[in-house]
Amino acid sequence: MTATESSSYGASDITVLEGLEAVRKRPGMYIGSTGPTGLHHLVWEVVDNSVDEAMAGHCDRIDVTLTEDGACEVSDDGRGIPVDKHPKYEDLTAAEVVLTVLHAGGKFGGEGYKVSGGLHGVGISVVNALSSRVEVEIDRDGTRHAMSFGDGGELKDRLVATGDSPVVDGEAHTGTTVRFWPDPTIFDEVEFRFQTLLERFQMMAFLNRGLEIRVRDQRSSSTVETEDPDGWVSFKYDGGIIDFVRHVNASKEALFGIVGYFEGAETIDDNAHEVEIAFQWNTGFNSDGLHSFANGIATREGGMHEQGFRTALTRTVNSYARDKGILKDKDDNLQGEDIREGLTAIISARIGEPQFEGQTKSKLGNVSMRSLVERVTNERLAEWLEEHPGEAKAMVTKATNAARARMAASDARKAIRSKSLLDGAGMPDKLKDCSAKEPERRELFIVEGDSAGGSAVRARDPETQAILPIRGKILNVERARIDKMLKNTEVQTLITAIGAGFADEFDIEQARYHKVILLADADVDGSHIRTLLLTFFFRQMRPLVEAGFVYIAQPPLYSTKVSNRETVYLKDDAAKDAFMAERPNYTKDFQRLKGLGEMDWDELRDTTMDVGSRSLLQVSVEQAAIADDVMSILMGDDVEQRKNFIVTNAREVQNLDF
Ligand code: 0RA
Repeated sequence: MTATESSSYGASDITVLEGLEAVRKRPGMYIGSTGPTGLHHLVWEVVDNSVDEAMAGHCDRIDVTLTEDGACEVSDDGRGIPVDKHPKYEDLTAAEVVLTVLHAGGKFGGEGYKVSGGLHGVGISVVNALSSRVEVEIDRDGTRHAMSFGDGGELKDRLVATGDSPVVDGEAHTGTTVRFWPDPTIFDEVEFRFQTLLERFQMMAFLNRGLEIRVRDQRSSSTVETEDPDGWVSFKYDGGIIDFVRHVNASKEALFGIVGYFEGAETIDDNAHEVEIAFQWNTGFNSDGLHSFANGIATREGGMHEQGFRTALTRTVNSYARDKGILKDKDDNLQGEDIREGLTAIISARIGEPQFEGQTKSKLGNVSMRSLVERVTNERLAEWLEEHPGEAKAMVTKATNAARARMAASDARKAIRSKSLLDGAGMPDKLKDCSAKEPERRELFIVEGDSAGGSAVRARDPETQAILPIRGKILNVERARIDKMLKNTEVQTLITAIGAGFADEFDIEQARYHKVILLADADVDGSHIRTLLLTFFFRQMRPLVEAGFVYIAQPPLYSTKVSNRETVYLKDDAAKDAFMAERPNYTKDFQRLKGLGEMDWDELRDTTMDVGSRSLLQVSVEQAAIADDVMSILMGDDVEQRKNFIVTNAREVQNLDF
């Protein structure tokens, strides 16, 4: 029996408590903030310790419970925190030290862990310092032990044996359970967000092949629905990051069925280095599908592991394409972005002493990792390509198309630029521009169809209102490649008229109008063209939407002649009902207004364009994003996805009248 029941404190305990006091004085230094991010940091810190145990090969399951009374409980089936006397703090057990001494973690009593998870790795003592209560149970050596802490890490009940540990499958169970209640005097709020836990633990399960992480929410506020009778949501991936790639590509069309995978490891200057990479291309055009991790942390700012992979990927694919004669002597090399188009890849690096750099400390700085990843990728990717000629060919063909598209887009860009420089004012003939100079006063009406365009030209205020008629259905910009899109004359006209460029080069300062108003019929065709235009703005001129410069004109549905001189226009059925409710004895007729094309020009002016009487809907970024989703989902052939989308976004969809 190694646990002690002595309750006297020795000299070393004083330093212990001073350490935790420092954490309470400056929590931000240890967990980043005392907002929701910092609060959840406590959970990650505890779970990271269990994950370390799993990575060392001693633990296959971690259970996380948000309890009814506000605690977070993390339970693992690892070896259990050691319970014997600690060599340095002679009157404390090792377990007590782990919970009360900063940085005590797994780094004492032998080897410690080769690679440890977690960004800060500050240890559970920090969680203890920032909790109003902590309870720990340890099953080890056939015995269950328990201890508890209160008020920011004060040892309340010292570690004692409480009985036998349960027998599981004929063996004495081992493992650690840590239950903590975050201190409400430290944190802005102490309610954990279950969704945040789900996302993080799914990611951790992907990154730790075979490890099962279960989560449940026992709080009365819980809205979780699971099949499991005990409420568990479980994540376990026997394919690890291969499953991660499949998961990311599930909503996309894969270019081929298999997911590529390779790994490599090396110890450099006593510092363990490991890397695993899984990859698959899809038919899409995104080139930001590369996700990297270091020691289980998402490295959003990239770093050396990512750099090594990018360099080797570009090099290897080019040399393969030349070797197989797909690239001829006269052809330029494929660029990295061509090759990365449609690529989904996960890079998971693990390193004994990680250096995290960058604005958000999410960039891996170890240069030695770059050379490992570069070398492993050069060797293993080349082999993979040789062994998978069909897949390799599909990928290289896609990259060559991307290169062609890139060059065509650059030509088109130049053409648009030189046109706007040379052609007098450079404006398209179709644009009936306004005369005001200040962009804040200028409005651009994009009108569906030439005949509606004609009425709009008559109805406008020529000083402040410009009219651009566009014909029929412009191209679907979401699916089309940028080069095809730029060849579309309607799109070219639009870009030239707005005058601020597009995509990465869009410069809101150059915008020639501060109101761009979409004017299309309330029918199916009109709603289609509105969706297309919003998708276009969302994709190619997002700052215009962000600035609140994009609007939808809403012509009224009804009119009624109240007197010979006065016509009242009513936006929709609700407005008509309200009008009737105010005048129970009103007997005059209501006209349902015709489409824009058939409206008289003065009618169009009075209902839709005149600043005093019109109704405009300012388009939010969320709405434009939904238009973008609508477009890709409605163009796709997943019926179930289509239905779900319309149900979950019913309000927004209705507002925009898709
Ligand atoms: C220190 C040393 C060892 C394990 C642990 C700590 C440990 C900590 C936690 C925290 C949550 N679960 C944990 N499981 C283990 C090594 C133990 C040994 O050598 O037997």
